[in-house]
Amino acid sequence: MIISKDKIQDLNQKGLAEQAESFGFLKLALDKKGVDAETIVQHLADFQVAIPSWALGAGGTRFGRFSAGGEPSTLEQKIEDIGLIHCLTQTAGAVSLHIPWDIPSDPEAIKQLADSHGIAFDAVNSNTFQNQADQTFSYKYGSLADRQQAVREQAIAHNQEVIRIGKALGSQSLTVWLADGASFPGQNNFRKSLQHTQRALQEIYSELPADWRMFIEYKPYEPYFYSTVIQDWGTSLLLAEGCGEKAFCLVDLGHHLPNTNIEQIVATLMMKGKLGGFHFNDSKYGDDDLTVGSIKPYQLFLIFNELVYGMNNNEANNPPLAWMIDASHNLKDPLEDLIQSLEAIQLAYAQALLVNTPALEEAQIQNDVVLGQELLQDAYRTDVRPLIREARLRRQGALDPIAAYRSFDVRNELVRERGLKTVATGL
Ligand code: LRH
Ligand code: MN
Ligand code: MN
Repeated sequence: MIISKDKIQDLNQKGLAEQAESFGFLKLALDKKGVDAETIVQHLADFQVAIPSWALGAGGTRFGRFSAGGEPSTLEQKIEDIGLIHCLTQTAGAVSLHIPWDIPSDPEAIKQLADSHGIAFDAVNSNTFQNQADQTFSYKYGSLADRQQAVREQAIAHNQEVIRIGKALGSQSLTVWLADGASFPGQNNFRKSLQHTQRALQEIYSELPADWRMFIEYKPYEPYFYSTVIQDWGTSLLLAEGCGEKAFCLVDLGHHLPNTNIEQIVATLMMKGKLGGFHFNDSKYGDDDLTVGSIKPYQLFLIFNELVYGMNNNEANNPPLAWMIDASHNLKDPLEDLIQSLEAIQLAYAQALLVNTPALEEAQIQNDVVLGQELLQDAYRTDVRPLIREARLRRQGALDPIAAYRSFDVRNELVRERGLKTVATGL
């Protein structure tokens, strides 16, 4: 299924007058505060977030999985689905592949297909948390951290293979997330596990092309529940520094223990020039992978406030970040879910761009705690939706992507094309 730009423009017609009015009103209000709405709209229009190839089917829990119907069963169909989201939102201009869930049989053809939808290949993700049919050694007790050299070598070779696949597609980064850990005290030797991991990452790093980056993702628990080798940002930073200047930390919002101050972690990593990538999702309890901004939108805003501060100040030459949504669950239509996530990211970004940073810094110098809070909340409580709609309009996207998705009857069309009982590869 393809949605033409003309169809989107036709649908937008009836909302244009109202959008012009609300955008004009907000622009005036921002002008009075010395904020240029046009600059913000441009930032929003340029902001692109990668969609992971595993988020396009209905996710499951270990208790069950309920198909959405019409799910993509091939990489080609996944790219087409991202193309649908991108033409509506104009924010999903990249895909992040998980290998081996999505190995391209013909990289050149896939590249061309993605290109035709305006989609680039972002970070490639390796997977040493599951056994693959043809592998010699099991990852049951570990991969890069395993006590057996042969297992580690197999996991290193897999990561190097993922780099080769990514190169053929034009990717420029590798994300490594390890499940390695233990569920019982005494199961592993902490020191040896970490040393094995560092050496293995160094070997993978040595195969990294000059213009590539490696992202090391941390997570405190799950699938193991006593210890995880790369459990937190400190361990990730330690390992990244042990590899070299092309290695960075990756923050997944769901990978923190409850009440962790993630915005402070972001600030620290950017200050060190070591924040490489971001996985967006939301959670109430753990790695819930819920729709971005659905549970703690204020936290998301505070995180973006630190990201914007870092980007504006080009702290320690922190490179441009790799943005990705890492959300999947079993209730919503996955495409509608992704559209909602993209919207929430844009909202938080726009709000953060409104923060009066010089005034905030002055309030901090004066120890004016009340004013500091007022300044942040003034930005957070601004209805920035007219800015986001304007950014979409200027790129010929839909004024209201969810309404457009429903009006084009996308899911039923996909069910007609692909069938009702479909399974997408992934979680
Ligand atoms: C681990 C994780 C990691 C994986 C993805 C499927 O919880 O966040 O990024 O690659 O989920
Ligand atoms: Mn993740
Ligand atoms: Mn996760």
